Amino acid sequence: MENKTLTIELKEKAKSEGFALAGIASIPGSSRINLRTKALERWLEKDYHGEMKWMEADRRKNIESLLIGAKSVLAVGLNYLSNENQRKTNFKFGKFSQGEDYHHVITKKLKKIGKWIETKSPDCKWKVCVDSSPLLEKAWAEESGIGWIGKHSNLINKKYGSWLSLGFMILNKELIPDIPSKPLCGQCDKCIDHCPTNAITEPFVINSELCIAYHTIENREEKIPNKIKSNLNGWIAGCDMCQDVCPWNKSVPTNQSYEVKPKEWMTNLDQEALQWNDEEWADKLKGTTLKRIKPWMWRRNIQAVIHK
Ligand code: B12
Repeated sequence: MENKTLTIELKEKAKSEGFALAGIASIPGSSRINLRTKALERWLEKDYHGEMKWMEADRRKNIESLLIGAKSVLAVGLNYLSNENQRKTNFKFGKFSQGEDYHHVITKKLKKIGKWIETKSPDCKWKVCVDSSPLLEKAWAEESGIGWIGKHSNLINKKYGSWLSLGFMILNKELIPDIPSKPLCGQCDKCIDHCPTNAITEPFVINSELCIAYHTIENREEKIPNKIKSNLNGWIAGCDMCQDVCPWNKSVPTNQSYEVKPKEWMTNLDQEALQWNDEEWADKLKGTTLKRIKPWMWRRNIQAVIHK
């Protein structure tokens, strides 16, 4: 099939699978990819990745290391803003985590699209990346034209705001690239001003050691540091404070799909959860991305919110 037709049909196929956004970038991309790669190097030099040593992998700087002959990348965005809001409870969860595990949801859809491409272009090789691959995802999403990197460092789209989980398919086929997105944060600094722990040290740069999301999800220490603990504001798994205040997140479309519907137990969580044993936690977390938070960490996080 001709590249132009395949490009158009591929993006249409992605939308029909339930992605809100789909865009294409050519590899190696524009000079902006070099800028973003340098930003990664500076971030690592400053130790802003804390204990996430896996962020140091050199391959993250080179998309071509992920697929032999990589020529194009399809970037997709899954709208995770559910129409069923989380009821107000004492304990808060990042909205990205409240439904089905987005890694599974996105991977399944992208693999289906990969099989479809093979019927149109049998020599096409492809690889799916969702979060855990060493790929500078937001930089490639920006390059594919599905949004820009906001000052809180998350990808923002004009229509959907930043409530998007990202997924990627790298292909060995030349496709017609979209125009990269332009940053539209302007003079607004709301995300920077509202972060209670000052984790956004300068626009676009997060010091993970100061970020509530890092401490509630990634930190494997026995205790949450005091300066974070006193500012948790109820967050026990991730944190949306910098995104909740973003003007681009006002009046954005919601997703009706069960895939992003908050799990019932999350909407009713109370202190009784401190009594749940490891099996009970495993049972609750099954199928969600929050399995990453071990039962002892949940107890630690809940205790930290209660005894701030
Ligand atoms: C490590 C990581 C984290 C760490 C570090 C966060 C961070 N900002 O790096 C922690 C654990 C703190 C974290 C938290 C969250 N994460 Co996270 N995380 C990642 C991961 C694995 C890598 C990100 C990365 O490369 N960091 C390295 C630094 C250097 O990159 P960066 O901060 O993005 O820096 C870029 C910008 O600053 C930009 N830049 C630098 N200078 C300039 C200047 C200008 C003018 C501009 C425009 C840009 C710009 O270039 C840099 C390089 O691309 C990605 C998945 C992936 N494979 O990419 C998910 C990912 C970024 N996370 C995601 C999510 C949802 C979150 C949370 C919202 C979850 C939550 N609710 O708690 C929070 C948000 C916190 C925040 N404000 O960043 C989503 C973001 C989706 C989106 N719309 O952008 C991703 C893409 C996962 C996914 N596949 O959906 N995360």
